[in-house]
Amino acid sequence: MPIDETVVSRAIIETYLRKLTDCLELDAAVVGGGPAGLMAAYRLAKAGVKTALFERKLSLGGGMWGGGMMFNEIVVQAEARALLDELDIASQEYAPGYYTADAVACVAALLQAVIKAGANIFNLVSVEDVMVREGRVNGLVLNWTAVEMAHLHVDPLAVSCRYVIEATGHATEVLQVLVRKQDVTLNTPSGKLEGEKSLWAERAEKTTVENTREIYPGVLVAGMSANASFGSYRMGPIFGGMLLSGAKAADQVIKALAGK
Ligand code: 48F
Repeated sequence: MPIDETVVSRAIIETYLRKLTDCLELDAAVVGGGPAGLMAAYRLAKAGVKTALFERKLSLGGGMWGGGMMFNEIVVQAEARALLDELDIASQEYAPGYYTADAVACVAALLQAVIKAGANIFNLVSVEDVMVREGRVNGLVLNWTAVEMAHLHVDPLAVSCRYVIEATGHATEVLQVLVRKQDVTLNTPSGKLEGEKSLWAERAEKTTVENTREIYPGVLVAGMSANASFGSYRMGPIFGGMLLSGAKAADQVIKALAGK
């Protein structure tokens, strides 16, 4: 078969633009493709919620690839084992209640689950701002990561959404910009971002799930962002809390969209 390069180009451009155009109005926008964001996107899409995930980097998976200090195995505690099974991720009991899983296999399985569930993934796209109307976040402001990296003076595009899941990890980037530009009061003890504390895995794993909630109208925090927003601890390379938090954020959005 002869191959026409312009057909290849047109196929990519038109298909991508259709995908992007279809995501200009979303029910749920997930920011950050680490374990918490991926888990949330998977559960949302599986429930039929129109969902897109925006990830700054070329590859998704956030801090999961490297396990602990580049030893690419992760640990998941008993409470989250069922989620590994749901995602068809092989795990082994290392000690009572502690399971290990291959970090690369975990990212691959999460990605496969998100895609099969029907969420759209936009990598190489950075969320640089939000839209706020009448005290509620109702959209995201997007730009190519390459524009951000090159500090080019290029205006962004915007998408609207009914809910944002802030899953940008330690950086809490969506909330940082919301607080900096809008001077809003968050649903935290001080009304501001509390910042994160040093490592305490047991506490952090519990609180990352407890702190998963709507922090400002239209924005839910998930994963490490939840602890960094509410002044709790970091947890290191134990990932059960990330998965449970992503699932909880999705459940809350699903309920809210259903008016429950
Ligand atoms: O950091 P990350 O993996 O967050 P997470 O899902 O999981 C945390 C763990 O990896 C680990 C830990 C737990 O054991 O403490 O750190 O909470 O993934 C966050 C993703 O968000 C992307 C970033 O590139 C990363 O892949 N991200 C951050 N800011 C933006 C963004 C932004 N403004 N726009 C788009 N993506």
